[in-house]
Amino acid sequence: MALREILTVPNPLLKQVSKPVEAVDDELRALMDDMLETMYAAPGIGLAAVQVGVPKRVIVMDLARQDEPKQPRYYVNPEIVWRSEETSPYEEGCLSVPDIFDEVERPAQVKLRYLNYQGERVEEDADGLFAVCIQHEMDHLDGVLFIDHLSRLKREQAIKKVKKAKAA
Ligand code: K1U
Ligand code: ZN
Repeated sequence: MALREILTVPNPLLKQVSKPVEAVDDELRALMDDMLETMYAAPGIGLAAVQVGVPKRVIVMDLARQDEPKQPRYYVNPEIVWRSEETSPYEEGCLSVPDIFDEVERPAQVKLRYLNYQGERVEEDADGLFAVCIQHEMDHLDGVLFIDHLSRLKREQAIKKVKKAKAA
């Protein structure tokens, strides 16, 4: 396993639309293992492959608390097949927009379809932090960042802050 570099704004690669995965094979599992290790090291609770420069529709996640055993989750070619009308706000962060947090309103519950680490088809309901995180990560697959849900002023301020911190 290897740590990969996490791209940060305004890297244009983060705006690309990721391509569907054709086969869940050992090469893809090696990418997912690297992504998980990179996410744990950051630390974060989710990571999309495009954030490490690989534009494939792949997400890893672990929502376990620090005092709980690890619970790695893998989502290949995820699709949202249902969204609730009810929405809820959450103060989101992003490893590609470090040290910026702001509230985003998203559907409170979603139903997902995806392939797991073994390439099996799974359907799952998500709510709470799981629903927030999977929608945030699936936005990455379409080149959308959480700051794209904010006002233009807030988005530009966030990018400026990240660029300034990187240059320091
Ligand atoms: O960059 C990412 O997509 C990962 C991001 C996921 C996320 C967080 C909050 C709301 C929606 C999506 C992060 O993991 S940011 C870091 C973070 O939230 C965290 C880090 C350590 C412990 C707990 C949370
Ligand atoms: Zn993110």
